[in-house]
Amino acid sequence: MDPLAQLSARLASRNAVIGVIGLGYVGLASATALADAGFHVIGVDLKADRVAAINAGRCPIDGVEPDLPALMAKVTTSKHLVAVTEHRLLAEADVVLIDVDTPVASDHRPRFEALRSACRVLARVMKQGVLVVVESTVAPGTTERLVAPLLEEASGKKLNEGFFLGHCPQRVMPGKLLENLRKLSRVCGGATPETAKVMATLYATVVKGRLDETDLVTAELVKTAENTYRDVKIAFANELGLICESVGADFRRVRELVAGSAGQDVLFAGAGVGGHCIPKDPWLLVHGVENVEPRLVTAARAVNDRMPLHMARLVEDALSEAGVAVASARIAVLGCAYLENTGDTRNSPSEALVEHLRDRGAEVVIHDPWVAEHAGDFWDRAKGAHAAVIMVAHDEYRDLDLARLASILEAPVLVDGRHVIDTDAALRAGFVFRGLGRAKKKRPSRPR
Ligand code: SAJ
Repeated sequence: MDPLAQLSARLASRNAVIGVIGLGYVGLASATALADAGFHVIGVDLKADRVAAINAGRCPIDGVEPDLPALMAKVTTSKHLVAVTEHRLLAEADVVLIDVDTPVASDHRPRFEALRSACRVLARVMKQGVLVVVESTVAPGTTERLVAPLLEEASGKKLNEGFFLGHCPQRVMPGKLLENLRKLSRVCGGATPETAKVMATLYATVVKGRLDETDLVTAELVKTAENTYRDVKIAFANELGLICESVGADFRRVRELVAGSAGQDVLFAGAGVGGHCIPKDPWLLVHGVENVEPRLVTAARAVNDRMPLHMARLVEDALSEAGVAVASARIAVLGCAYLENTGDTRNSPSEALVEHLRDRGAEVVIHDPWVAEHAGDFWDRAKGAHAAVIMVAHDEYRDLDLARLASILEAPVLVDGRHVIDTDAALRAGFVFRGLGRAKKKRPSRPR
């Protein structure tokens, strides 16, 4: 029986051994779900403390992840999932998923060191006929031009003979790791159509969504394109928001009527674009693309990266109206996570704002109920500041007692980057107010 048919049979009977390299957000969710599906899963991670926590049934992922901790504890207790630091146990694996970090550096070039290292150590131990699937997000062409040769050179095995290769990008989101992994469709890109088919057999054991079979580069393009498309859509919303501000219109009202009259769904203008994927994936999409100059993609990135600086301009303008110089201001930045109601601060737009305000000489305090080091009593944190700036639409900021906030702020200045505060309510409470995407309105003159 040919090796892929053998593998397919072992997957169907759950007798295949699955290896997962990298037990971060994605790898741990994949390893746990596959162990729960009945496979013996060997998870490998460099971090000994992370491995020890997992084997002790303690989920190392911070933030609220429904069901993951309990399920992980269950599959580690039953030894369906075993975490280790050394790669040699992967010699038993029939399938190995690679879930290592593929960051983009400040020069926008991908950093594939972790991917290269994972390939080298795996190649030295992987058995004949193993199926290797890269789940990490990579630039189009990476699996074929970087991963395959690395595995061949370091193992002495030939692609599609000694081992099989695929790319299956993931669509997990913090707070919904298991749910998204199980619910959302996946693209199974195989080096051969037969490989893609076996990948579909593997993922069908955990994924209830659609499984589309295709080739390697198409799978790489789908993931990077879908997130780039989102980045470009957000950039359009941001640019429309800036235009609305400039001509004195309300972005939300314009957006609502565009949807109503034209059925076009514009995304939301905001204080910036953060997270582990959207700021990175456009650079992966365009990496190494020849004789095409991706102007739209790079321009959209520039628009989104400039939004925190626009927030700084709104703050300075409002402080100036309140007669306070930014260099002598104390500013409370509300929210440093990248997304509402999460504690994930990766690539948070607030970082750029805080750095800029501090460069301008302001004293900045940060509050975020979802981030341990910035949690604590909101009123204590905001007390004595001249201005408060809302950078994240955490639920906690949606029903702020504006009168109380105005009474404890020195100026008082309020700048809203996520449309959580009503303009007129802010003005009635006595704030000098600015809202991203909204016309500047003067405070009603105080009754004499
Ligand atoms: N943002 C806006 N305006 C919007 C939407 C988002 O300013 O209208 C900002 C958010 O505040 C945040 C950033 O953009 O800072 C990213 O937000 P997000 O809602 O895209 O959240 P992510 O990055 O966690 O999720 C994206 C999603 N991708 C798509 O929707 C195509 C998610 O489905 C993916 O699973 C995830 O990336 C990923 O892991 O690739």
